[in-house]
Amino acid sequence: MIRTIGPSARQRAGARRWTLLAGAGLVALALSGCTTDDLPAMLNIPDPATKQASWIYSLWQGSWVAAWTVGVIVWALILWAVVVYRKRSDDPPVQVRYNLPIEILYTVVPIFVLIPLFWFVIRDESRITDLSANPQNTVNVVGFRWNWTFNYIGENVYDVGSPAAVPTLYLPVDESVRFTLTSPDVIHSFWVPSFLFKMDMIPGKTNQFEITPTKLGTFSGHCAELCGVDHSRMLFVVKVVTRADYDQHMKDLTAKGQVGLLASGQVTDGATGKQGRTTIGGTP
Ligand SMILES: [Cu+2]
Repeated sequence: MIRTIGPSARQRAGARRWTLLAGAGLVALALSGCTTDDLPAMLNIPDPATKQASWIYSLWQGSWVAAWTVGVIVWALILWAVVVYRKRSDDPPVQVRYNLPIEILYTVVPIFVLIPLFWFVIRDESRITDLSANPQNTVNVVGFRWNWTFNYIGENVYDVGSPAAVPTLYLPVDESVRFTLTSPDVIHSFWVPSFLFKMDMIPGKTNQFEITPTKLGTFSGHCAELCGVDHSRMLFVVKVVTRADYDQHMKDLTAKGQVGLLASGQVTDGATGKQGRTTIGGTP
């Protein structure tokens, strides 16, 4: 007696119906005109506060949509195989080793998933790290153990913080700013979560990136590289303000005598308690 091992005609018809329904659901979702604004901020990503951050935000959401789509299809296929090909007898199931069409499918489908992902990542990475010929503002950020110095290059003023007195970085809204990142001691990382971006500051090397803040407001900043005993106290505040408020702040720093550029800051060595201050630009 010959026994069938695969699904019956009725089961195949049922599977086809579910496949059609799932496909129709995906098409309806795609045609419903959803934009990234309709999607939730996945995994608590902050609202983007710069032009570049909005590209990163879209890439993040797009990656999640792609991941969920692939995930749902894979889970559906697993469930379908479990139900339709469940054990019906003690005979061994049909063996599908060396099934060339299936193996070609295993190879081709991931390639078609990864090519768009790769394309979007390369496109966004190159425009996020792009440096313009003439940024409107330049700030040299010095990360030191354990705080920050902000040297406003064009205005020739600085501000410097300490773990006890957190400094504020002022940026004018809707103007491009280039950050040049330096460190006199160990590797730190300049991170403003609302910019959705961070970059390391490495002794002996100058890293650079540019952003254009698009939202007025106050944002938190952190060191994102474990750099020593007071790493967690390497905090700062970012205020994105109007051009008039920015100019006023530059005047305030000048009035306080914070003129010139600091190569480092108030360096505190937690291990020995030593303190020192180094300067560049001739003005202490
Ligand atoms: Cu640090």
